[in-house]
Amino acid sequence: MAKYLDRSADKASQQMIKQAEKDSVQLAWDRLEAMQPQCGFGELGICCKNCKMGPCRIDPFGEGAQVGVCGANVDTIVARNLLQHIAVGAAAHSDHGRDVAHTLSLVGNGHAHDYGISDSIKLKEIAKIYEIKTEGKKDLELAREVAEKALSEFGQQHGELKFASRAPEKRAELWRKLGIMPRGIDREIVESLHRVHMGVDNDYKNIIMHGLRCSLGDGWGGSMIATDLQDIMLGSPKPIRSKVNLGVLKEDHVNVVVHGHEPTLSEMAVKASSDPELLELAKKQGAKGINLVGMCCTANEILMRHGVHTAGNFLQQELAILTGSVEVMMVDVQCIMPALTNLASCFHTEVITTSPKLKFPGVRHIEFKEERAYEVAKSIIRRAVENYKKRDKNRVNIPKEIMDLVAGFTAEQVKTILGGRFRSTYRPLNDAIISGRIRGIAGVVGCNNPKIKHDWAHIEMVKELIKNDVIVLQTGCSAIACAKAGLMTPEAAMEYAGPGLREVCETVGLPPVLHVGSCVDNARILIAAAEVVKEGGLGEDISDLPAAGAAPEWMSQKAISIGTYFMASGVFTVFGGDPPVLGSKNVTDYLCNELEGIVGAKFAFEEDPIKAARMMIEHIDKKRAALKLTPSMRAKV
Ligand code: BF8
Repeated sequence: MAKYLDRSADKASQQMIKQAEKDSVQLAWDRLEAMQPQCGFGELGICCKNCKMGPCRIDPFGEGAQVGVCGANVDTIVARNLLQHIAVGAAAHSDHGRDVAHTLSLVGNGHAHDYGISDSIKLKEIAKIYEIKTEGKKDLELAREVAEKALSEFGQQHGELKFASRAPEKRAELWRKLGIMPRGIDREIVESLHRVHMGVDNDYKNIIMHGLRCSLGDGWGGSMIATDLQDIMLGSPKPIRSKVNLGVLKEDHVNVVVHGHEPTLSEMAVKASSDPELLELAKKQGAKGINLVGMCCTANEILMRHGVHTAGNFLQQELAILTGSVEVMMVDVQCIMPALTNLASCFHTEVITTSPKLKFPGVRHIEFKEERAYEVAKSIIRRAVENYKKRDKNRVNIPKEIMDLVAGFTAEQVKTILGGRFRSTYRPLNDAIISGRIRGIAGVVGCNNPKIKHDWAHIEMVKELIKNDVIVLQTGCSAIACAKAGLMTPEAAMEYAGPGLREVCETVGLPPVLHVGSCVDNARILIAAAEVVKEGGLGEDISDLPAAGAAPEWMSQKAISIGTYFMASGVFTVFGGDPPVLGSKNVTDYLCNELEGIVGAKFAFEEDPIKAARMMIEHIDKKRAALKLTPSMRAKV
């Protein structure tokens, strides 16, 4: 099969990969090929470079060294490496949450005038969770207090994270009993790094249990703060129509791609792209207008709130530049390939960094400041407009592929969509699950990875799930993959969903696959699961629910943190590629078997997305049977 067909399931991406081959441009897939063979020790997680007595590596065949210089065995080394991954992922999400809380604090104190309070109902709800009195207080005063409380959760040393109280009581009690209730967001991350230091924790079970605690500080802490405080400031999403794939780039417009994660600046860029002064300038440059589109999780943020078109997911960041039509790619943090600037230098595209945490040597840096957010955004869009005249029209090659989708689903929206405006409740969802029309719920999330055919595993897995009446909630690049495949329209239910799910979707005009946002918005899935438990009839804990999670094309440390907090919250979770733990039989067995008896959920590793989907469905059926529910409308997978 031609390489380009093998590398991506998405036609637009195939076209651009073919173009790159023709132009001898190197992409992530080529760099992966050049990297072969990849380090087998690294793949198994059995190398340690934590101290200068190493690097050490364990012989997987049992013939050479079986312990490092310090005496750490394979279980210790594998568990420590896993904990380090979890800590890095949790740190990335949580630092995002911290920045959002900081922005809300500036808003409350009157220092960030470009933002305001967009959802004061949610502000009050969150204030209540933080036990802040709301009566008689103005929004800004409340915002100030909520922000301060949120910020204090990062450095908190004792007690419990407040948002963990949103979990079912039985789950919170289990965390307490196991000693894994997160105390403070930063505390658990720092303690992770302490434990992996030379000569600290070497009991693999103890190391992993702290990994669970650290990840819970992400899911029920940093990520949840990011999601909820963004909703308060920037608005809570509502179902909204939009379009996705590289075809959203326009030949006759100034194209700006915003890429990264934190929506504070991109929110302003969206606004600046319709600034009359800049539109006028664009016309003077010969463009019909300014076309701002998103990439990766920033795309998901502005899609959810404004319906801004999405150009693509992780493996499409290079492909967008290859279209020759992008004037500026504005980036903030996370998932920005260092390869971008080399590629951009072959075109007129200017990559602009905006966060003090992410710079490229020699690349233009326009630093984001919350206090003058709109001004910064406007200056970046202005550069894009001025760059339009440098575009070489002969090199423009924009794929035609474009797909409709509906996004903007949240844990709160489920209530009104299914329950109606005047009876906002999870009852209809629970009833649909109890009756078997909806067999169960799956969260399918995570990245792209050139080791797996781009988008393919997401699409195959999700199609298999909805065919079997499992409703799917999606975030991140996984959501973008399935949106491109046309699974996020109400019409998709007729074509792809099983009879039960189709009936539910048709009744309320719902897609069978719901886009719930960016990676930090996985917190919305936790809240939805907690709401289903609270509504009643489906057990007392998240681990009782007919539900499962998956990350079929994962690659980042954040995905490991997400998978871990799903599991620690009681959700059976399947990873598409093997996390680097297989070098230790004990660690693998602990994660994939023993933990089920401890936290009511476990990991599984399965590359084949159909087999993985069937594992999830079997798990869902097992939970249905335990709840003594009628079999679903489809009895067998
Ligand atoms: O933030 S952008 S590649 S890490 S899924 Fe994965 Fe995509 Fe990155 Fe999650 Ni979102």
